[in-house]
Amino acid sequence: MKSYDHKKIEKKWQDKWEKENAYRAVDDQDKPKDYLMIEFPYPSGDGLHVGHVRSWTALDVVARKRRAQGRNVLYPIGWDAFGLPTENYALKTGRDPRVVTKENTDNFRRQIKSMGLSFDWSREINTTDPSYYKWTQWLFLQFFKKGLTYKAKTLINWCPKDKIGLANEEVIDGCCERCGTPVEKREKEQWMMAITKYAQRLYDDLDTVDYIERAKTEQRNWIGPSEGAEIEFSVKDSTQKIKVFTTRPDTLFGATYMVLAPEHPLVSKVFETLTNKEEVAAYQALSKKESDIVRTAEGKEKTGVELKGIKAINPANKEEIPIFIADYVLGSYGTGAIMAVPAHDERDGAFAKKFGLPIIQTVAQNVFDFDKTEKVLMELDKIYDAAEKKGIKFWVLGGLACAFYAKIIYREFEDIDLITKDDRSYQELLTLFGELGFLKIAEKKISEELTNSIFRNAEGIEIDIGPYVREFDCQDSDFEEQEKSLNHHNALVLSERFVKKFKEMQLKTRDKDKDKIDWEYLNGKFFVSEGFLVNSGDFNGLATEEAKKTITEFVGGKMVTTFKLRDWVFSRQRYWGEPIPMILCEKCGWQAVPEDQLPVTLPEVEKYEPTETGESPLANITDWVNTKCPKCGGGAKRETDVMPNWAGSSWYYLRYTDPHNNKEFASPALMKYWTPVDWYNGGMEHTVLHLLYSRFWHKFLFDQGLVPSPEPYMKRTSHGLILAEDGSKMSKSKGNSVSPDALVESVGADSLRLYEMFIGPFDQPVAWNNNGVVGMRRFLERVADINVDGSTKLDPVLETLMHQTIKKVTDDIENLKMNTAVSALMILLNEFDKFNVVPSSAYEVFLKLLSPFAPHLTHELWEQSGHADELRLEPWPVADEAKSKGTTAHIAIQINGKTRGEMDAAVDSDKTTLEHAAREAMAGKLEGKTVSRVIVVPNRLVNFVVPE
Ligand code: ANZ
Ligand code: ZN
Repeated sequence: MKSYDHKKIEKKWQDKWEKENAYRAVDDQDKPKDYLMIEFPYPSGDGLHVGHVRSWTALDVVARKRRAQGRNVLYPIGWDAFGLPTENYALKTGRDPRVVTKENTDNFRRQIKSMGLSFDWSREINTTDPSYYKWTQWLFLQFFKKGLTYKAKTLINWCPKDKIGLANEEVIDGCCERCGTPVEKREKEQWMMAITKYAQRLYDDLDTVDYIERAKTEQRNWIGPSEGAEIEFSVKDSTQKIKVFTTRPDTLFGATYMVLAPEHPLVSKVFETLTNKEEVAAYQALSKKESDIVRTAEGKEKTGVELKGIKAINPANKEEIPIFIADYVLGSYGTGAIMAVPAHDERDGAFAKKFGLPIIQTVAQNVFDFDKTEKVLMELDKIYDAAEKKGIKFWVLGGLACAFYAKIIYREFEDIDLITKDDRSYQELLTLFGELGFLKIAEKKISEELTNSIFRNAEGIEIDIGPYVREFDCQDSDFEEQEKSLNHHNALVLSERFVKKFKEMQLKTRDKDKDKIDWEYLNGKFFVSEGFLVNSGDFNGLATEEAKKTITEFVGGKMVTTFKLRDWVFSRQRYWGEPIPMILCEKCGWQAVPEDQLPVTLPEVEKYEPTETGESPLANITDWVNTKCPKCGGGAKRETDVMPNWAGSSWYYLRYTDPHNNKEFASPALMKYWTPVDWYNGGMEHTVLHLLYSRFWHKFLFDQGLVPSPEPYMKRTSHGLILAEDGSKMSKSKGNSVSPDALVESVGADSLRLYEMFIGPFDQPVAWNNNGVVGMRRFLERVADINVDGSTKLDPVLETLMHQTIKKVTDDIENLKMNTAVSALMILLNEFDKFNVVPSSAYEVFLKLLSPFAPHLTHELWEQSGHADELRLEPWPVADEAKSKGTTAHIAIQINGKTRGEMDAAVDSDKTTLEHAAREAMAGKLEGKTVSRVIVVPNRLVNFVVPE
């Protein structure tokens, strides 16, 4: 067959498969099943994108192969058809979104069919179809009945351009995800979904599923668990309590003030007792305008207002402490209130400095003897005073703190000029210590100029004056010894010049993270890591970890895990979504629409525009809005908000198992057979939204006994993007997108499919290249031109390669290494070229292996070679391990690791045989040399080691 007629062939097979219902999944509950799924598309007006083709072809290849392996495969498709683009288009053109959606899905369907994708079209679903969204509404009501959806006044992210409330995840860098307009805050009553109730399980159960690691990490970060404690502070002379969430209850003794989020409910409760009401109210109004991102931005100037007239009591030491409101505390995280510990938290530290609040250190990096420390500190006070009077400037590190500073010091100061014996301040210090009753007990000469002097007083306080430099000549081995010796001293005195140098130095330590703390401390920053307690009453000396529990218990708090995950804002003030099936009765409150009245269908409207007040367009249709209360029968109003476009996709994989059921969302038996989805492929952009939402729905349904398993998807993979030829993102507006239609027309679907599989590693982004498609077309033409004879006898080399190819293609498909599978097929085809005629046994295997990638041509060739049954009904080839090894192995012969020759040997020859043969082959080169060692790797190489 010369340049084959792809149009004719592809149409022929597509029609045939459609007529035969070739890819219909049978609800056969005895056969082992594979549920393979791709993310159902949003049918945009742009039609199919080559990115869709990449993802769907890959799973199509898996589906076709698994069917050939005897599995009952479900590979369904449908339309996630609610959403803003259609609504905005309808709004612009005045056309009915239903009509627009129908046109778009018709176009997508035609395109998909032209690709030869083996979807089961009998299960096609559409989220905008009332017979589908009836069940989306029904499922919503199950959440409502269990109290997992509730109406709450929240500050929502509001896009002033799209006039729509946005979920947190739809806000990118403070701007609307769709249009880029800066997002504002607006107070709005919204339906919320209590996804946070499932946070822990959504987090933990990631361990039970096989997701691409990046997806797991993204979900974990998004859920963001944080272990800490909830502790109550009482408000002085009041019954009010303030609950805080803290990850560092061990620092409670250092909590010198409290901060509430400006929107914290306590503010209004105590408002009347405040003496600075205006100031407080003004600050509240101001902070309302800012987004959480702005409020918590790093390095943002700290602002806040004290609630004057009230005080809180620190439950650990019963101290009265002031209460502030400040925007760096968020209302939506933890309890919306914090205990501020300025010595150990950077934000609190910055705030305390600005407002002149006390800073008390309660954690130190090392344990030390507290009795002694106290004495040392008193001694140091005296030394400071005396030195100040004399005008001597120096730096003292007290307690065992000196040990860890010394560590940096000795690491970093090997070669800088430090205080010397002849320095005036050094001499003055020695004199001063004498005057203060210290006895010099040792002097260590470090070099001609540098000396350490160690003093001890009657109390046994030891103080060491000196540079600490050359003494530690930085041998890693005695590092610990040195550190220990420093631990014996109670204080360390450094000259001011030394400290100045120290600070000037570029810090380039070996143990960067650890030493960073010390460096920051010397620069007047805060110690934020873990250590041992100081200034904490009876808890002094406890290690942080232990102190967290003990102190929490001591003040009657409890250890909790808080999550960054927020409840899901579930309403949209738009038209093109599922109506939320709720009715508000003034007497009875929110009522669910009775099940027999579902679906609540979307009424036709004249205008799709949201109202100026931000209400949904549905709010204007009074005869739809006005209804009867299902409970008391009195007049009531329908909810006019619709669901977000994540609703329909939260459960669609369940509907595929039983798409025409009008009694249930899906039959339990069918769900039991088909779910969970065995393999789900989709974009990384859906990891924390769609994937997490649907896991939440599924877990809830599992708890209600409505689905058979706790997780919806057992395996998740993700495809890389296809970029334009210049590496930028493909988009219709930029005019750099590639139309699958044109390629199907010019080179055929098989070439396009093959190209998209060959284009690069599946999970990596790749740039499109039109020449590549043409190359694939040429490859297929060569396939069509193979001359075959009826023989089954194979040349041994070809036989080996054939079995290797079976193994490689089979494994690669399962690992989505489609590019290397295709190249293995190319190698086999090249081998065919060495023969005038190819034995049919090899040819048929080749067609079977190629068929998932290029189904049309391979089916045609199969038929032409005289088979009555279709290729798709043939079993998948199985590699013969023994034969794939072949009979001969190519062995490299090396001398000192350099390849000097080659030989063939029987596969699996033993080491002695190989060495023997190699010696013979290398006889000339080894002559006169002594071989000191021979390394033999069976089937690979022999290496002679010859001393030079
Ligand atoms: C006292 C403390 C002392 C804290 C200390 C930290 C260090 P992650 O790890 O992100 O969960 N915090 C609690 N609720 C907050 C809110 N609504 N807005 C802003 N900050 C809040 O952070 C938990 C820590 O963030 C909590 O622990 C609290 O400060 C602060 F040395 O409490 B911490
Ligand atoms: Zn009522």
